[in-house]
Amino acid sequence: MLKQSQMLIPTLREVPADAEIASHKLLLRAGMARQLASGIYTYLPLALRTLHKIQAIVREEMNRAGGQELLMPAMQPAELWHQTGRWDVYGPELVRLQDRHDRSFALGPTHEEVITSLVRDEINSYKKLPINLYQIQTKFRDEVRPRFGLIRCREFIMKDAYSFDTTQEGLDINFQAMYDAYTRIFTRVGLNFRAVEADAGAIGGKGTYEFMALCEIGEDTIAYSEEGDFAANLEKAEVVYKPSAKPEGEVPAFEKVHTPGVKTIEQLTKAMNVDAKQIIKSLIYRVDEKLVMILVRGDHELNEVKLKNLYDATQVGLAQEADLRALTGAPAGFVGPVGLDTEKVEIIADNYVQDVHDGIVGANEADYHLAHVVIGRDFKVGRFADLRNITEGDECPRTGGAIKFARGVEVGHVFKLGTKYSQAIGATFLDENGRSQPMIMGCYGIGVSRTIAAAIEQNNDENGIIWPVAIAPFHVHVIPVNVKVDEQRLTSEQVTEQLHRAGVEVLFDDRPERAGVKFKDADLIGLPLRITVSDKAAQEGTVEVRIRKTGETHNVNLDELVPTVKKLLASIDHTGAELFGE
Ligand code: 9G3
Repeated sequence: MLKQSQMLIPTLREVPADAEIASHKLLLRAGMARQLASGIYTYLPLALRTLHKIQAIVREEMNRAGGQELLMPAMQPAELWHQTGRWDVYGPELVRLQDRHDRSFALGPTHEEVITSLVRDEINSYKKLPINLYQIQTKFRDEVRPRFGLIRCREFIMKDAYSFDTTQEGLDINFQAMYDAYTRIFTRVGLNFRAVEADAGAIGGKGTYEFMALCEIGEDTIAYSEEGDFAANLEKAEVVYKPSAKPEGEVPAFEKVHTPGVKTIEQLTKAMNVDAKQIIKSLIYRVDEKLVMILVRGDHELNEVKLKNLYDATQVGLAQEADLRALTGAPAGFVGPVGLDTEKVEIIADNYVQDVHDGIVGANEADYHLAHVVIGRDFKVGRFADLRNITEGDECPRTGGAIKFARGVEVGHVFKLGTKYSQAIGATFLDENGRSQPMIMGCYGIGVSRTIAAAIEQNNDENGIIWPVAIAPFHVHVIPVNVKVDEQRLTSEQVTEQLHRAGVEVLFDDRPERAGVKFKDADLIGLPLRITVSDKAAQEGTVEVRIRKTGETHNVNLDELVPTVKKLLASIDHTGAELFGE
């Protein structure tokens, strides 16, 4: 069994400046990873032990859910990507190469094309379906801006699974089985995660969830409610609308107000001394080829994904300044719905605009706004829809509780694909009537290497990593205060051997370093327990056992060490309880 003096664990006191986030800094400082090139990392022995533990949990749960593991090539013939039309859809992110015969290949960023062509060639009867095939494999995506260490790499390790069914119901069953397996996996790994309803995006198919590890550096914002398990990607979160009572009293006819240079909502609330709720923002968008004016209340933000989905458009974007002038005669900040030719531009509004009764809009004239406008009287709205971003405090669409925001990193993603790939690649099956049908697919990914980083992001303090027991590189660090003292070294070796025989993984720090240096490294590497062997072992037959997570220390009799260590490991977190609980 290896001792620390023989292992490659190059800990650092300082890290390169470009390491911005905790997990990136700690992976480098704890001697777990080294960058070979931008977004490309070597997993050193400690990181590989954690990686293997995560993969073991993934395999157990995937196999339990009926998945069959296989391993596909990374080199994928371009022809397959031409069949699905994706060769031209993806830009420089798709790593391409020519082989010695000048044939084009992609280094696989994902494997829909490959797995579907395999199943096309090997399965064609409904009797052989459903099937769920998965792999754990290196993926290549030439990210424009790799960052955050193992969070966003150009070469990373993914578990990707693909299910093939004969019916939509069958897919629903496989999808649920994968959803449940992911919940077990991320629980067993010790991640604090939420499954959020996400927008299907370009991959197609309806029904998709992202498994998000909650952490501040996450790029995605999650809207979740404290009660129940509702959680949605900000892009997808629906906003419930309940009409509020119309206030009494007539609204006077609208009037022009001189608002020189007042362009933003902020400035307008000050200039007119009104609340943003009184203002109706008029945004002009190009939706595919058509111009649309979208009205949202001044204190809300337009959700472009909802706009795109409303029109089932392929792309949406703010109209150019020239479009605004041509349409309204006014520059940005002063456009509004009153007097617009609805032949030229459709006017739609977010549901909450209906609550604006005595509103303010742009006057379609530079440096002027209109006050006291009333929807219906002064301008018509083609249709109302849920078009705004959910905000903290909104009512949860499921539980009615208050919505809260959290940031997260996507560590898993489950998709219902439908027949998009089976149709394109020709993976069909003969049904019981002998008719040829395209298989119905789902695909399911876990960012295995990213999960290492997410776990560190969620479990660290100023001294280093605090590993969940289940994925710690080792369970216990054994450190003699002074390895030159024979009794201390002998006792350390005996303790290491004893624990090892009992199934507890030990890293024995036999380096001839000062105790302080070894303790600092132990805190950095972050194993769940640290056993310090001092002269007290010879004098009193005790050693000190310290819990990394809480700093709690126990003086333990050597003859009770094994059961005590197991009890303590079981007490640290639920992953330890699962492994070492009685
Ligand atoms: C590409 C490139 C990048 C990509 C893709 C294709 C993301 C791509 C989506 C998926 C969907 C699922 C199976 C496992 C779970 C995720 N980035 N996606 O298809 F060519 Cl360069 O990968 N695939």
